[in-house]
Amino acid sequence: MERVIIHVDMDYFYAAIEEREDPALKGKAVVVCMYSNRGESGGAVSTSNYIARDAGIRSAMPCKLAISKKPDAVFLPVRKAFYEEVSENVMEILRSNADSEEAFEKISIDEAFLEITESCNGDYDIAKEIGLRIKEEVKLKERITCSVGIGPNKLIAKMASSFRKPDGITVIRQEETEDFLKSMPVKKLWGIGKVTEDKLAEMEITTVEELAAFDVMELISVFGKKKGMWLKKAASGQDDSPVKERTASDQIGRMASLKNDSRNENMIFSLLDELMEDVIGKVKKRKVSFRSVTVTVIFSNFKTSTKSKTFNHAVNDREILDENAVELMKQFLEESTINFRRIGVRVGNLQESTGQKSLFDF
Ligand code: TTP
Ligand code: CA
Repeated sequence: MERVIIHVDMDYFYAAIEEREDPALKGKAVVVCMYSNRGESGGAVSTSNYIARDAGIRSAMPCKLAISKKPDAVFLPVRKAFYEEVSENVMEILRSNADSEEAFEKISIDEAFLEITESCNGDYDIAKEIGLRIKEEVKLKERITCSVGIGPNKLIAKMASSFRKPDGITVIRQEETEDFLKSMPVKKLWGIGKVTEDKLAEMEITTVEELAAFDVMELISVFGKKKGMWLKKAASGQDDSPVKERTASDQIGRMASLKNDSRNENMIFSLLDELMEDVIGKVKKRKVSFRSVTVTVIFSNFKTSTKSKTFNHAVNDREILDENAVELMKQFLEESTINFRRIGVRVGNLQESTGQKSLFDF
């Protein structure tokens, strides 16, 4: 069966999170800056929302220049740890929509590939429905938008997701790849950097169509065998690299929704128990132990909050997970009055478990 791959890319990620957190930012230009130790005027733009982009503000631009382009924009400092938490929640949603846990590949803080060949049975109409469902789920649970690309391989899916942005979805079937690619400039081909682009320009190759038609032996003579062959294949829309987690994830977690928004302790603790059972099963299967436990609650107003506990020693006992996760959950119940919508538990700081003592042995 032909593969079906989805690529998801969050829209103006850091700035979108800041907009979500502060409704007063709505309608304003928002610029998230990585300030250097030289103070507020030093540093570079991490990202900005689309209103700021309309004023010519771009990632990596000096903040000073950004200020001069749009003095009335709101400039905010990067809150990386917080964005990483949101990223984890988003990735959890994406992973749960892949064919299996392994058919998922996070490629950056706000981008991932998912294989859905089995889920859609190779049918692109169903694939599109899955893509729309993912967008809805992310919007509902995290209140940010993303752009989705669907294609027969990672290369096409990745390029499709940036075709309509923000909040877009683009589906490219196998038979449409040639048309999709041909008028694109070579620099749009995922994997081609400035140096390659310049070399190709010297060879009078500027569009993907020209590259696809070029003699492969000549490409090899300029770029070497591996890259020459890759260029030829990529320009023809071919890519057989698998969707696969690159580095073993440092966390194992599960999240699920309550049957309805509630603060009912029986309901919450019984779901937590199910999630922990799942997590510990994966811990044993991967033969790892963990040094931290994190509990996440998404409230009925969609606000997300996490609490963590870190130990001195790595453990892999269900009892220790249980004790800590329950305690963290009790703290949530004590501190809040809002109903819970969704809860999650995860273990982190994983290490290999071989010859490992239990905490009870210390
Ligand atoms: P991108 O996905 O490249 O950009 P984006 O999500 O802000 O916008 P788009 O809608 O075009 O996808 O990067 C993801 C995040 O990574 C971004 O929100 C901030 C961070 N980042 C930097 O800190 N510095 C950079 O130079 C870039 C490109 C991104
Ligand atoms: Ca993005």
